[in-house]
Amino acid sequence: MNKPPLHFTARAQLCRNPLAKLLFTLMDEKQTNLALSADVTTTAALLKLADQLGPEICVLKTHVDILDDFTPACIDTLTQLAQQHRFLLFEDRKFADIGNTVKHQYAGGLYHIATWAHMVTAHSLPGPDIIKGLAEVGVQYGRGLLLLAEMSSTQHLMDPTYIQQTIAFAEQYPEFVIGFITQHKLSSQPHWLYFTPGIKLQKGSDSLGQQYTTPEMAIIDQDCDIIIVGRGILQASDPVAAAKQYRQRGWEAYCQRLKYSKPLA
Ligand code: S5P
Repeated sequence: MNKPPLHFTARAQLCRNPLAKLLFTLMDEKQTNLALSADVTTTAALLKLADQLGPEICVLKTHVDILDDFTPACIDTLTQLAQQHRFLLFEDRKFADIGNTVKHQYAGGLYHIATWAHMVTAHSLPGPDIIKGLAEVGVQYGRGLLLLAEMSSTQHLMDPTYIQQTIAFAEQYPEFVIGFITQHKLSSQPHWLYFTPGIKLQKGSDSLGQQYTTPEMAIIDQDCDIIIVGRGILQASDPVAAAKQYRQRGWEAYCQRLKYSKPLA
């Protein structure tokens, strides 16, 4: 039996986490499901990308620990740009330790991630208390967590049992976990967000195990929601034009998915 796919605004109504609600609504309003992976090593380059590409994206993903010249002032400007251009900040920290340690990594250190990043990533490998530790910091700020369920890299160890266990951990913390990093939709529950990295305009790979699929394969064939694009945009001769192209491909794929329903798995 076919069930019509819900649009993002309808899914927003089903979210317990206010940030997930905001992101679903923002995507429909701004008509973009493109997340920029701003993997650059200077604050000047990061802020330039945020300003130039901000109008095209729903989310800007950072790895702040690769910035050579990080300062708290950079985060202040990034936050202003996020408000000006209406996108959310996603620090791709990939926490992977015991609950007590990740609490400190999230709240303190050089980066004070919880004070500015709307969402962060964590591995489920240490067990569910990694989520509990992060939630003790993040919930008070209205933040959200994405669990890495399945990576884009070749020979990763996330087999179907690992993925099922990751979903089960997420279900224990619906007020904090907003979704997954994954290569395919994981559940029939419509409140989860599915972010897919490893996206380029053509299928391919890099020399260090990254595997690329296309916006259409991620959004239509695999039923994911948000495409994460890094080098496909950053290494283009005109990153603004490239971002517009990825935005269009991602959004048209989403619109096409809404038109054609598929049988539930
Ligand atoms: O499975 C994953 C998960 C993530 S978050 N594969 C990934 O590539 N990522 C991140 O997405 C990675 O850390 C990088 O920041 C981005 C992909 O970059 P690209 O240049 O290959 O598009």
